[in-house]
Amino acid sequence: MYKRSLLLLLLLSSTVAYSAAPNLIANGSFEDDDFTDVVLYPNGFTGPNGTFIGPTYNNNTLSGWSYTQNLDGWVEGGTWAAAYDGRQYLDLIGNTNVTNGIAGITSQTINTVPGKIYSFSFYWGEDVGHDLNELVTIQADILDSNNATLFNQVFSMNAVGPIAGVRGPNTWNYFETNFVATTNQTSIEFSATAPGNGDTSAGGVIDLVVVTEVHLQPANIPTLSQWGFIVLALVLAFAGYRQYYKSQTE
Ligand SMILES: [Ca+2]
Ligand SMILES: [Ca+2]
Ligand SMILES: [Ca+2]
Ligand SMILES: [Ca+2]
Repeated sequence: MYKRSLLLLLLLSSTVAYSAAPNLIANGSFEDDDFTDVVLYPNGFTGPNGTFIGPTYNNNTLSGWSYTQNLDGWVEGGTWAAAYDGRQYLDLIGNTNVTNGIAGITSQTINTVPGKIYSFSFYWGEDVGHDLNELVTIQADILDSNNATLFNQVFSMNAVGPIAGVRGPNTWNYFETNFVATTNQTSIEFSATAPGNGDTSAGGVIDLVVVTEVHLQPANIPTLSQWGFIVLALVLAFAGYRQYYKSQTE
């Protein structure tokens, strides 16, 4: 009988499976809408490499996301560099020249649990409008529902410019951080600054935005396999006690 318990415990402690946490960001890779679809994206100069989205030209929507100014939905191929994931990505600025110099904010609000830890990651790079050494500047902000900043960082790099005629994010940069939610909703915001010097249209591109809940295994709490051995020790101790008790009462 104790052999069977031992087997069961060993089996339990070795079959703990961790499934990948789901992405809490909707349309995080910007693949949900076809940026080449002229019916879905009317009045946006829509073509094989994407579309202009925003108030100067249209009220076209971006599944899952909100925006305040023009932005570009780009599609890889031809002289447009490949997406990091799938085939589409965003340039965070349409063209500030047509919005009185104002750059927009692209954001998404997700449900969170106060006190829980979340992982936030995304890929970013230069836009198709960036030429050699033009500055790429992107900002990411995480805000709680009281507008308190949980995270904010500016990312910048000098653009590499076109490679063999292919423009945009020939190289993608990856960033990842953790944050602790403080309210039931949390907003993820992206913005960019155009390089200036006549270039008002190159914001900076993003792809594969991911937020997942982090399940930590605190160091001071025994792991399941450790619990297995603790239970096993108790079972053996009890068995030993029963043996002893039996020998004393016979
Ligand atoms: Ca994508
Ligand atoms: Ca692709
Ligand atoms: Ca642009
Ligand atoms: Ca440029």
